[in-house]
Amino acid sequence: MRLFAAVLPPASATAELTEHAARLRELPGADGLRWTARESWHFTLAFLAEVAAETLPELSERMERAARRTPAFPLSLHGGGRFGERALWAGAAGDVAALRLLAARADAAARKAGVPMEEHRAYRPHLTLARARGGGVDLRPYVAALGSFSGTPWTVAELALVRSNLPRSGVAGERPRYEVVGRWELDASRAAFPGG
Ligand code: 2AM
Repeated sequence: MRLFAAVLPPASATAELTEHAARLRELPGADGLRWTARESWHFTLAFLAEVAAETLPELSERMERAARRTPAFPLSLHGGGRFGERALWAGAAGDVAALRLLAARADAAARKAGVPMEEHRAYRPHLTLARARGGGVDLRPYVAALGSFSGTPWTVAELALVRSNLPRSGVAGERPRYEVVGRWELDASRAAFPGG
């Protein structure tokens, strides 16, 4: 199964972003982009690719440990960016250092469970909002429009392991279905809040 570890924003946060993103859909070229579904929005922590089902018990144990060692932390959806002409994303603000730490721990957990992980690239926290079908859409106005977006912070209290079921139908534009296969609580007793 195809797996990734992620932080899932709460409905209150995705509702705010949905409202703001409505403006983006009015920009030139918006119909030429494949927009991700709100229910699927997430920050990937680590991408595990194909994992054998028999690895799941040990992987779950390692992920649980990674979560337990990490204090809960505040995060918000904030601004945006792009990967060239390929993808448009919303960014994060708040304790991004804690998000990075959780990403590194999720990566290490997967490695220890025997998942062959790719070499580290610089971790760029991002929530993919749209992907270009074939390029040719200038994403800069979209990034500029996201620049004014600053969501209400929430407390990241969970690490999730998500299964991505790729579309099989071959229907152009069909999106993968995500299914949460595990959730583990971060350490709420040591929640790291600046000044509190
Ligand atoms: P993306 O949002 O930037 O496309 C499920 O596919 C999640 O895993 C997505 O968030 C996706 O990132 C990420 N993902 C897919 N393939 C990946 C890869 N090879 N390396 C890192 N992340 C990947």
